[in-house]
Amino acid sequence: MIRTVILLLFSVIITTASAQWEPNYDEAKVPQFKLPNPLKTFSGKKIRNVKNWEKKRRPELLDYFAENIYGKIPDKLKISGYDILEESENALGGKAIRKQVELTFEKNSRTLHFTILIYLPKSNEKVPVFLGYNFLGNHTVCEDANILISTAWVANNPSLGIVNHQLTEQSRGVRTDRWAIREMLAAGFGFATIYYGEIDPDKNDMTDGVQSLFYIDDQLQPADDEWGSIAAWAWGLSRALDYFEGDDDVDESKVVVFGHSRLGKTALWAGASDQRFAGVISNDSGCGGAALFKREFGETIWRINRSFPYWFCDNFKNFNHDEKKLIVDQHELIALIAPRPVYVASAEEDQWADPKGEFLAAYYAGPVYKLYGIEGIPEDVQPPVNKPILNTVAYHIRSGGHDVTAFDWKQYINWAQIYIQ
Ligand code: GTR
Repeated sequence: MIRTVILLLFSVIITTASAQWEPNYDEAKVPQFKLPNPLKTFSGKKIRNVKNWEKKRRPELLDYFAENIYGKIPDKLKISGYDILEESENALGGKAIRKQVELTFEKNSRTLHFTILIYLPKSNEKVPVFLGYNFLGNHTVCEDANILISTAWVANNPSLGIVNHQLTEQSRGVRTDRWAIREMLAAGFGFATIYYGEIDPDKNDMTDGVQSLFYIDDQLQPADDEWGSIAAWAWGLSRALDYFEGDDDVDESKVVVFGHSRLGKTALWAGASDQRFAGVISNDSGCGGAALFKREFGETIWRINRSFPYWFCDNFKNFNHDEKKLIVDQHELIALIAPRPVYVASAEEDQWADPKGEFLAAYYAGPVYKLYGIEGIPEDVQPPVNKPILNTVAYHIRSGGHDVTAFDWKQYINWAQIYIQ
């Protein structure tokens, strides 16, 4: 009898506990929350003009995001040198110029290299460019046989011929459908991409990426308020932009940073922390990207920190199961991009990324855009599926799942032709 009661009690406790840790997909169970006002300082002062936004509020918000979420970069690190590894005036059937440029960084007797693959339309002028990281190596974005294969670490994936953590010829072109390169070129845009694992391999080891160049003595990981992988990846995008400043073929004032999923989180942080980026595209970026944390819908802070403890700074773990304690939310991350164009995109079946939370963050960034006299998202109701809102703050939810599709790129290119070109 006693045994049965104890067993029963146990199973009740376990079921309640696991229900608590189950991701929530029910709109009725979204907790009540109040979003922080982007136009009110942490000490409660109202921000009424651009000057005070830029001088007071923007810097304190940026610092808060850096110290508590993505992590600060310990110091500046400039490009030590670059090598044009390969170049062609006749790429993609004669339609494009191709360059493969390796950047090198040196500090504390350590070295980091990463390679930017660039396609540019033939033009007498500098061209605007979409810059985005790829997940599986530059040679996967296109069938082009001349793309060099990265030797950096990659997660094994035998179906793509990835064994011993090395990329091979077998995966050439396997992600062609995620990059509308020919459409970008036809619209007058260049395209640049980097394998993100060359900046910091996507695994829980803080000794193998760019962070380690800053380590002193036997340091093995950054300080609690210093950069996780997302901030490291964002750093790499900014260094690509440094390179573009010296490349006569690229218009460095028109670089749009793009990213999908974890790399969408990265694109948003890159755009927020480096105002030289002309525009930002977040594709299905979800938790830690465009989605509002305080909705606790789909992936949450605790869950993302548990699965990817190295993506954010260690301080971010202070908010596990405690999103109320956060005095910011992701609408303010988007507001940090103002007045520059930003596009947030969701997918209907990607509930893990909380499409509604992504939409609302874009909507609630609106007041900061309005300060600049720019219209954001006009109303707080998500548009129908496959009906984009192409304002300076743009949004769409398309049918289908977590991916980058031709539909997505069609909208991004149209939008960039209006707001960037
Ligand atoms: C998931 C993660 C998401 C998203 C995604 C991705 O496992 O929970 O936050 O970033 O990975 O990058 O594909």
